[in-house]
Amino acid sequence: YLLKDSAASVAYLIPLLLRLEANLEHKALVVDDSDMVRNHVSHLLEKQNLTVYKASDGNEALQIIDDNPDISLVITDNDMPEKDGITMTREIRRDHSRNKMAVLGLSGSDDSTMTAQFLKAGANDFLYKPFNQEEFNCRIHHILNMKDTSDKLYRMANQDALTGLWNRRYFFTHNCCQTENESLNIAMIDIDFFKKVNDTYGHDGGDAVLISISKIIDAHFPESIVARFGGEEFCIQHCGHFHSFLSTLELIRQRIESITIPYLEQQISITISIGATTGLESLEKLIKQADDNLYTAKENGRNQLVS
Ligand code: GH3
Ligand code: MG
Ligand code: MG
Ligand code: MG
Repeated sequence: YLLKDSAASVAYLIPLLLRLEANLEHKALVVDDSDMVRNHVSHLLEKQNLTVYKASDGNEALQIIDDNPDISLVITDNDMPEKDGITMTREIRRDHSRNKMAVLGLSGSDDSTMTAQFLKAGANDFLYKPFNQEEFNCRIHHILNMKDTSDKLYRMANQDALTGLWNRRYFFTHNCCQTENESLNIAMIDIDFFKKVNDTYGHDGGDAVLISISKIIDAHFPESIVARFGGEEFCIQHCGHFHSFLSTLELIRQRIESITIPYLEQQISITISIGATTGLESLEKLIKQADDNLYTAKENGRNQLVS
């Protein structure tokens, strides 16, 4: 296969890790049917540099969440005209975990079971109105800190520390296809004679190559799962036309062959070998096939794509 496709070269400009970066600017949604409370709470959050959305009912809030799934904090009243806060919280939890979208219940009700009801519905925390401003700020800080820590742990558990690509664990627990009967495309990529790079330029030179190669591969597949499997081995899960998958892989191979990677005062030249396959079989079986094709690519003289 030797195909030309320039569409993927545009994607090369998208910086690696952009999609993996922590969302430093938190978005909050304030839900209350009282204009006064809604504005007061919003004002407190804005003072803490949060971007604030507002809704006056549970249904309106769920619509805003649908449009902005990256909201990290929802602060909600319970008594509202159409959908109450507890019901809304339960519905939020169908699609968004506590670690991704925190909910803080706020109610002026004199029902002493309100805290338990909110927590059981999936809220992270609860406060009775009227609340002490200092306490409110502390709880918001606490919730956002927890979320940042959880995001960080998630990245540590699922990303490769050197390259920022997904790791093996993530790769085997995610599927990039939306439906069951869609063919999955797999590619195994291995750097040719990488040991020689380490021997010639040292381990740090090898690391510089791994980082550069990762950026190139990742930038060409913004919609796919790109993982570092081991030392100098990468695996890609891709959904879509196998033909365009192969042309992008070939484009990557040619690009890597044509560039040099700067390291200290030197320029490092390398090539890669690729094994690709597609099908409805299990991930493990497809990886085995791709790996066999990679082996053939190595046997046939390296610096080539075999599918
Ligand atoms: P081939 O063309 O057959 O793939 O030859 P190769 O030298 O690339 O193959 P091999 O798999 O034997 O060598 C991989 C080397 O990658 C061995 C190991 O020292 C090195 N390596 C593994 N992880 C890292 C890393 O994180 N950084 C660096 N710099 N080197 C690594
Ligand atoms: Mg109310
Ligand atoms: Mg190798
Ligand atoms: Mg190898």
